[in-house]
Amino acid sequence: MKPIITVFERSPDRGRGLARDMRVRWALEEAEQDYEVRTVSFEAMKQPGYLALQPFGQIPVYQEGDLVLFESGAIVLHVAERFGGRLLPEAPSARARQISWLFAAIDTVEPPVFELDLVDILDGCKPWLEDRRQALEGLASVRLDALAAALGESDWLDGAFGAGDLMMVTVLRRLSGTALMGRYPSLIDYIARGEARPAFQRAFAAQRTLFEASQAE
Ligand code: GTB
Repeated sequence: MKPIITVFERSPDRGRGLARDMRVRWALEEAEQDYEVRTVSFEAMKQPGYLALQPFGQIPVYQEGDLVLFESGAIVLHVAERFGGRLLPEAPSARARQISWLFAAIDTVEPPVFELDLVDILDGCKPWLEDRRQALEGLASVRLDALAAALGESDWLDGAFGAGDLMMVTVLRRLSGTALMGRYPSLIDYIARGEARPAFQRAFAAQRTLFEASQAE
């Protein structure tokens, strides 16, 4: 059964592959699993029909037969378990560690990165913007310091590339090109290794093509 993912009709990331369908696309590509894409408008995302699939009215949604999933982390984990491939090792301990990194990406690293990326948009007019940005940079750098230390000289977080790396790279990409990320050359190289993977390239091209088509309409 070919999975179907639902993504933005017109992604606000302007084809940069920063919306959360990118991690699902990448996981499916790593698993060499063909998939279909449905698009949803901002208006339709808040209608009852869509809310029955995704209670928070967000993308991505993943459908595989009767199975409907939301939350990109849960979807990536499902894809890794369902379709195997390179995303999760067979050995139970290595598999559990890879899943730890997947959760670390979403639950420990992503929150400060996400807040920092949004602070100028959400709080751009506030008199305390600069203080808030500095506080968030401090929080994010605590996480990035620890991550860079854990990665060390290795290519990937725990042996071979896996679902944890996939998720971590998608999180870190939000800071690509920032002064903060410039302080972490090993993490810049880590992101580049992820982006160089053929599966990433295919996923990126697919979302980019969709975004460009949406602009042509
Ligand atoms: N925890 C959920 C998950 O991981 O699946 C969060 C899903 C989520 O945040 N979805 C966002 C969404 O649907 C899109 S990805 N937002 C619409 C809404 O909430 O009404 C987050 C995102 C949005 C925009 C950019 N961007 O423009 O760069 C990047 C990432």
